Amino acid sequence: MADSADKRADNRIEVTIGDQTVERGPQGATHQTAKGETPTLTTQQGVPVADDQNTLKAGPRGASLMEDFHFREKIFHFDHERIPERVVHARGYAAHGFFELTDSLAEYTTASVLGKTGVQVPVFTRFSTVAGAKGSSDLARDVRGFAVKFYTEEGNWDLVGNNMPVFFIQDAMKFPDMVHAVKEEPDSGFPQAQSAHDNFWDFASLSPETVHMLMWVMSDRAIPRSFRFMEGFGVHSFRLINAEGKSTYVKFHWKPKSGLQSVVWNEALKINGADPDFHRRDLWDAIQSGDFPEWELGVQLFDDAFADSFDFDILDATKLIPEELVPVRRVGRMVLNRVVDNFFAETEQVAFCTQNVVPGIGFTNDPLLQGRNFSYLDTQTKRLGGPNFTHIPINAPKCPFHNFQQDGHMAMHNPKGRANYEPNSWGQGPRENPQRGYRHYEEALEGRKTRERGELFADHYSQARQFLMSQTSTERTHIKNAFVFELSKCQTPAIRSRVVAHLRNVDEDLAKAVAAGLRLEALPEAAPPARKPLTGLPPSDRLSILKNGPDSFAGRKIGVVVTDGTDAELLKALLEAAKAEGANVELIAPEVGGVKTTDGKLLAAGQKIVGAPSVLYDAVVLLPSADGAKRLAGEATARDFVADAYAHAKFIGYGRDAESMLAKGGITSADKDDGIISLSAAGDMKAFIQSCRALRFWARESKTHSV
Ligand code: HDE
Repeated sequence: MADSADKRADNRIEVTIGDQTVERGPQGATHQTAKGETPTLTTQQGVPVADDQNTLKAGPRGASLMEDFHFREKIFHFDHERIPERVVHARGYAAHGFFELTDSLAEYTTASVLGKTGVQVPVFTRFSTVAGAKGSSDLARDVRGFAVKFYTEEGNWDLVGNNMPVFFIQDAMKFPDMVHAVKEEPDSGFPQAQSAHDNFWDFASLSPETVHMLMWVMSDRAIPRSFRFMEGFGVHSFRLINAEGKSTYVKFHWKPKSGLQSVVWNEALKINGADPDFHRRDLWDAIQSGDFPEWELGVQLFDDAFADSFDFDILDATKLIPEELVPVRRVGRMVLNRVVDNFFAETEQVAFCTQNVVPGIGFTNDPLLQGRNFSYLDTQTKRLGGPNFTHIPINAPKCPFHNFQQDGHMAMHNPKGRANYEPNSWGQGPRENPQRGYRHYEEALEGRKTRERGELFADHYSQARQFLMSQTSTERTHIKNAFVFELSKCQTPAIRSRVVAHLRNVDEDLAKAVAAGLRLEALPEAAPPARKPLTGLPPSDRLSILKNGPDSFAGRKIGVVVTDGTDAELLKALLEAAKAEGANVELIAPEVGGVKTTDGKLLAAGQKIVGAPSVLYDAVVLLPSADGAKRLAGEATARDFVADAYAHAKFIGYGRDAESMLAKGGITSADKDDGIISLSAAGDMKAFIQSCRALRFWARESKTHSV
């Protein structure tokens, strides 16, 4: 077997096996010969296989024979297909792309990835939920992981962040407890991918440091509409270190170009049933259609003087620095433009480690970050089976790398030649380089060995209140409803009360509303705060989703119900208006084969109505013919389609013959509001799409949720 030269830019090479040349991607054979012929099936040893349908037997009805090495190898390999899933963030989805710096930070850091503008650095970015198993649903109420591996010319830098800027706990010591509490309960083995159970709220209510993060996970940040419409945060304070060895603190942010957007909770519950892969499908579809998601990298830079004067400890991961205090400087962009060739080889095997930093980027003493620096390397070794997981293509640096690490399971890069140590007399192998090499920030250290936390860590409520006060009233209602929903799933009344006791330190109105929603007989005493909360922290608009939405409907999706006899002209106008905005349209029909519109053409549908509830769309349009509407009147899923779109405050466009569909969905003429828009002429379509830019008609929501 001889490997020929790399023939394609995307790392595909042609490999000659015997008389066949097979294309090979970075992760393995693509099972196509270069000439397009079907290659011969072989064993792992390359032995051609004559029969892949029948085991070797003693006669057609006889016993199976041990001699069947092809069968044994095939089943043996199958038996070993699974590796342990990640202990947290098991369910994830990733894509390739690039990062390009637009504004150099060379005065603050020697890192070339943050110093050289205009260079496209390859990245691999994995989004994830935290608590659920690998096979759980995408719309769990949960934090989302936002992990980026930068393959820089100075080595790999992993920025392993979340879509929320703070965390549940302050010290890595508590991580196993926190994760045990949120995961399924150990005796029953459920609930899956949910924090709505006693163990989680028991732990949370006994750990006041969680309160700020609880506000975030009860907010709509925990049910994003798409990975594409989420922010990302490095969470901890990191360091940038310049050529003089001077350190500047930095917090990292990712800002989505398409604005923020979430779904509502009832919608999330239904999406999980209708399409558990909603987020991964969304990312895949966007990239495959050429609508590449993009984020700006932002940095908050600050010095010791700011850190010393700030109301909170910058080493405390349960606190953020409001953007009004330290503005986010946008310094580059990340574009995800290529899906994986193979989910397992790339998305599953990618191993992020917070300890992966490059010269010019360093750590602070945040006790959570310090703990993470141990945990990630350790967990990858177990998950991927040994210390050579860095040899897997998705984890290997794309810059040259040389060291004398050797052997172990699956070693691929053992050094050639005699020398496997340094210094050596053989003139072989790499040597250290004090000029280019990584230097840790020379922070002066002193102090007693102690198990304590910084004094300011003890303020658990002030920023929780600041977050709440920064929300629109719609968002505040969602937070209140989320607390009520989750605590209603707790079976132990004392736990419900204990949470409300904390909320009294955040906001009395919220505490009262949650207590009423749970029907607590009495408002519990406020929990005694470990440190007196600060009053009067100003609201920060950047903390709200609705104040940071998109200014266009681009990248969003409209579900259009069509039937035989749908007005071809109206539909064409709608498709054109959506296209001009950069929005996507999916046709939903009684049969997926499609419908004949008034111009006699057969239009294929994307979905059959029974499989396409309105929760899968950002806005909906009803364009049936009169006969079609009559037919759909007998279809329960068509009724739910309308009723849900209404309840979820979506914009609903309807054609001349759709009145009966609206009525079936429970929308009377008295219910018609400005979010329900008549589309009787082709000229109405542009204005409809413009209305959709608001994403939801929130004013309706209060009418549809009385309990
Ligand atoms: Fe993680 N975390 N984490 N975490 N985390 C893991 O590493 C851990 C924390 C985050 O897409 C694990 O490879 C500890 C904060 C993401 O593959 C593990 C602590 C933040 C991912 C681990 C934290 C994160 C992980 C499990 C507290 C946001 C998925 C599998 C000290 C800043 C990466 C793995 C991917 C994964 C440990 C807290 C983000 C066990 C000990 C804070 C995005 O090593």
